[in-house]
Amino acid sequence: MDKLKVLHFPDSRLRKVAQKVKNVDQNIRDTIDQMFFTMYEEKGIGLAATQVNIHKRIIVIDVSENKDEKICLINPEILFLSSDCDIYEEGCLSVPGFYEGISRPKDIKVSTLDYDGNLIEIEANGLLSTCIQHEIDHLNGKLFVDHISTLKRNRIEKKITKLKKEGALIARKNTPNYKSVT
Ligand code: QAP
Ligand code: CO
Repeated sequence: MDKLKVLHFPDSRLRKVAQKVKNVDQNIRDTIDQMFFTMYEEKGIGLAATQVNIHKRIIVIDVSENKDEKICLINPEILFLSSDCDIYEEGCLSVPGFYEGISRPKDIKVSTLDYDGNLIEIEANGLLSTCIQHEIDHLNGKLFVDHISTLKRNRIEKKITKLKKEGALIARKNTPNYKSVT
């Protein structure tokens, strides 16, 4: 299977708002399969279609230890956000090498279509809750760095842009996406 190319901040395509999926057909399921493949290859715990330049409301997640608990969300809608918040150290495949503590609602409830196109509800807390919120942000053109100070965000933008110029961040199909950023 081909690995999909992951866009990097500050690519303007990461700012597009994704469109609803009309039909969960084989085409959509193929996209989901490719997204899981790409996420596992890149050692991610979550990936939104926006990040691979597919502007449809599709998310894949696996926060399990053994990487055997696939969760896919299609057209997710947030039904409930708790007023209690949790801070997690967040990263993003589109912001490689950078991590920041972000505060988000602790408990959430979402309704979503699953891989088979069935409407289901998911209640989540902990890392899964954070991850779902992070990925839904992507579908709305938002990144975790939008939750931090402008100063920090600009610093990250500069560093990533520099690394790209130096060729330290290589985005090609079927090759390691980037060298480690230290
Ligand atoms: C979102 O992020 C997330 O910088 C998913 O060098 C992350 O999978 C939500 C990754 C943390 C909540 C908490 C990032 C891999 C993966 C990197 C990811 C990197 C390699 C990020
Ligand atoms: Co992300």
